[in-house]
Amino acid sequence: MSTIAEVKTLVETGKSKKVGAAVQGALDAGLAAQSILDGMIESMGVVGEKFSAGEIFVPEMLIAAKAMSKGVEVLKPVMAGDNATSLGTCVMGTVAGDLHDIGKNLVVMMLESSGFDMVDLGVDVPADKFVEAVKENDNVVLVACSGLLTTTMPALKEAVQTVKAAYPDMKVIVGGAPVTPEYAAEIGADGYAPDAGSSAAKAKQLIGA
Ligand code: B1M
Repeated sequence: MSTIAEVKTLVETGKSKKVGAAVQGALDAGLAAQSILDGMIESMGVVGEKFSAGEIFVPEMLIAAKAMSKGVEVLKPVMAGDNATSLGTCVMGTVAGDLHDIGKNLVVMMLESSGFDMVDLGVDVPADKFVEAVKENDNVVLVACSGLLTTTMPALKEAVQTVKAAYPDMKVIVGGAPVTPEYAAEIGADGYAPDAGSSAAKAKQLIGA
C-alpha cells in the first residue's frame, strides 16, 4: 500500500526502480489513477522549480523524468480505454529542438484511449517529418504537436505551417506548457488543449467525432 505523497517523493528524488511498485501500491489502496497521475505531474513542477532555483541540475531533472515515466507505465493499462472503433490516425511529436516527452506521451496515451490510432514520432521532430508521416500513413485525420520550451515555440509554428502548406485541410492541434490558445490561433493551428485530458475532447471535436 502506498500513498500519493510517497509516489511524489520517489518521482521528485528520481527513484525510478521504486516508483512502479509505489504506483501499483497506490492503485491497490484504491486511489484513482488520475489522482496519482496529477500527483506525479505536480512533482515535475517541483523539480522544475528546484531547477530554476539552481538547487538541482539537468541530470537530476532527467532522472526525475525517468522515474515519472516508470510510474506512467504502470498507470497506462489502467487509464487506457477499450475503443473498438477507430477515429482515424493521429500523427504526433514534440517539435524540433525539444527533448521533453512526458507531456507528449500523456497526450498520446489519452488520444489512443479515446480511439485514435497513434503514430508517435518522438521528440525533436523537424517540420518535414510531420508531413512525411501524413504521407506515409493511412487515414491520417489529425496532426498533434507539442512544444514544451519557450525557445521551441517558433519550431511549433514552423511545424503547423509546414503541415498546413502541404495539407491545407488537415486538422492540427498544439499544446505544451508555454503555448496559449492565442498563440495556437496566431500560428494557424485548428485547436489547442492545456492538458492531456482535455486534448482528447478537443481532438475529437476537431475531426467532428
Ligand atoms: Co526541461 N525545462 N529543459 N528538461 N524540464 C522545463 C520545461 C522548464 C520549465 C524547467 C524550469 O526552468 N523551471 C524549462 C523551460 C523554460 C522555458 O521554456 N522558458 C526547462 C529547460 C530550461 C530545459 C533545458 C533548456 C535545460 C538546460 O539544458 N539548461 C533543457 C532543454 C533540452 C531540450 O529540450 N532541448 C531541458 C532538459 C530537460 C530534460 C531532458 C533533463 C528533462 C526532460 C526529459 C523528458 O521529457 N524525457 C526536463 C524536464 C523533466 C523538465 C521539467 C522539470 C518537467 C517537464 C515535464 O515532464 N512536466 C520542466 C519543468 C516543469 O514542467 N515545470 C522542465 C510534466 C508534463 C506532464 O508536463 O510537459 O507541460 P508538460 O505537458 C503537459 C501540458 O503541457 C500538456 O499536457 C501535458 C500533460 O497534462 N501538453 C499538451 C503537452 N503537450 C501537449 C500537446 C497537446 C495538448 C496538450 O496537443 C497536441
